[in-house]
Amino acid sequence: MTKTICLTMAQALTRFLARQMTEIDGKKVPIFGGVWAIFGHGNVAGVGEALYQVRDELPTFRAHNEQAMAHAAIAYAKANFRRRFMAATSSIGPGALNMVTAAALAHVNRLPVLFLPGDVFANRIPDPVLQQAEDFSDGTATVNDCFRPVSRYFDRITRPEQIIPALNRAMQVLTDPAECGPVTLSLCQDVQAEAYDYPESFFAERVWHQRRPRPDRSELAAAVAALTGAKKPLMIAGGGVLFSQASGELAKLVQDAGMPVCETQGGKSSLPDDHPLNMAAVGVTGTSAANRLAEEADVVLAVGTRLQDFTTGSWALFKNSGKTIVGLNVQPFDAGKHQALPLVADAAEGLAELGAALKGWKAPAAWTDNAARGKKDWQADADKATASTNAAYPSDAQVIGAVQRAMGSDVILLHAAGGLPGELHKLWQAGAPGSYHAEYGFSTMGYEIAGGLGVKMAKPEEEVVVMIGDGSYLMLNSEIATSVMLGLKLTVVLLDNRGYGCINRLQMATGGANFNNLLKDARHEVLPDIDFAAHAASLGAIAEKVSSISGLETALAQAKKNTRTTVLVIDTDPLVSTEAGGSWWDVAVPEVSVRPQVNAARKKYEEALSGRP
Ligand SMILES: Cc1ncc(C[n+]2csc(CCOP(=O)(O)OP(=O)(O)O)c2C)c(N)n1
Ligand SMILES: [Mg+2]
Repeated sequence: MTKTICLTMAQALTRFLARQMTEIDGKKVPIFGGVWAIFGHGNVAGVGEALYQVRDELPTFRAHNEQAMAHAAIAYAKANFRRRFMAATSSIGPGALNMVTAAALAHVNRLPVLFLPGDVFANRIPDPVLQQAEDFSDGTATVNDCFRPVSRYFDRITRPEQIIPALNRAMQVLTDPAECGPVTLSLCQDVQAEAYDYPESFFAERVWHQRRPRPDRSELAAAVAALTGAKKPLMIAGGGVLFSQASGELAKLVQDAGMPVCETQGGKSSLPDDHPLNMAAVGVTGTSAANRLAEEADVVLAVGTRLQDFTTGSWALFKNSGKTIVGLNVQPFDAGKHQALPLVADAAEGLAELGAALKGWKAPAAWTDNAARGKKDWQADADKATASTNAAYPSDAQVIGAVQRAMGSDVILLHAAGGLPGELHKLWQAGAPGSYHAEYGFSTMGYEIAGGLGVKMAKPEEEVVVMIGDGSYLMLNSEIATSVMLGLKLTVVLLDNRGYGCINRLQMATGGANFNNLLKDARHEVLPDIDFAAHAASLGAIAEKVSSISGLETALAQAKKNTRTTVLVIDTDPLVSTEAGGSWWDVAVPEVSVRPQVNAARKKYEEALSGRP
């Protein structure tokens, strides 16, 4: 007879999660780094009680905002190159829906996270319960259905035994490099508390390993044929290179074939910035070194990238009309984008096999030399943009220069939204793989501080530096208090340009009036003068407002020594961004307007559209 154990569904769930393991550097560790939780009715009695039972093997962490705690969980997975991840549980209704944006963030960035929102009573007897939305035509609909389009796998648990197949599927999705993304198990409140005789075998320890699919022979042959015929080959390294930990294989192919490589936001730090054939950032926020080559490239080997519009300059960047794209990607959906020759494989395996098959082949020397020269030219431009200044309102680039000089390249630098992503993509000189952590798939304002916390949980020995604008900070900053509470130190550099600087610049570039972006241009009775240092200090951080670039460097040197989260605030210029580099980006401009500036911008827009190959 099958041996069983009588547990509530929630107890079975947490016991199962605690038994899932993985191997990192030959050492067996739990695959779940813990569970983030904010309790309410809908999870405190069921999941809450069950988490308490396993608190030694599967730690629970309390946050201040459900979206933020999910950000922390997601950043943790990214910093672990998807080898380890976390769960996030909420009450029903608003607590659950606070996590939907974070679910979308994980979905877009292909990052594993297990969402466990509480849901309504499966038995429906007490309906409508507090925080339950009522659908007049569909008795099965609950607000948690909002998770469906932003989950790679969604299930609603209405009977306790359903978690047996549901958790099996959840683990498949969370650990599969191609399918990887958020999983939502929506847990009906009454079912969390319901007991069932679970087979003991369900709780057997399991060790998960990352699958590394090797390329198909005919796809490999087609890719090799395309590359050996190339005169101007260029590689794009996306986030998949980092997830696959394929930097070694990438460097070897770059070196052996003399083939230059450029990096997406997700792929930056695949190679150190100072590698002579790393052209660094490509696309809308790209370097001149990368974009010059992208314009001419005849074969583009796109590795582990989603080819989003910032990478392709809305498909206006790659101007060579005869170009061939080879899509090396573990996910066929990405590998075949834009009529690419698909090369479906793990990045490390794919690059290694390509390298072996290309043995002896080299890109034309003139192309390789041209690339290396372009990189040097770019570096001179970048050095100019990031040089120190005495200006009262420095640019973002000048602040980046200060952070780089004070902190070096051996920190993990994190950012997500505003003007900083573009400037950092171009200008930050990344070091080791994973040292540049951009959330630029969804570019969610408010990811930064909670994301930094997740990275620090994953890499407690590393110095984590968060760069954030005033807008993002005001949207979501509460996990500063959590970082202090947990003793997880962050260094936060807050650039206060008094509003949404980058959107204001985009507004002007599309012919718009200065309107509703900078605080001074928004309807107000009193112009806000926000004391960010006082705010951060009130949450427990060491905080200081600095008045100059050199003051920032001094404060950063001290922040390095601090053991508590430190927030440094500096006023910056909202109107300046780095001119050098970059490429066109498709943002639709109104076709008719009473504003002549809009009409002029529309004319330029139409010219750009007609130039798109
Ligand atoms: C949640 C969310 N809302 C809106 C946006 C659109 N958006 C992108 S950047 C930005 C302004 C960010 O302001 P701030 O953090 O101060 O950075 P700055 O643009 O001033 O550099 C806005 C509103 C977004 N990315 N995320
Ligand atoms: Mg701002």
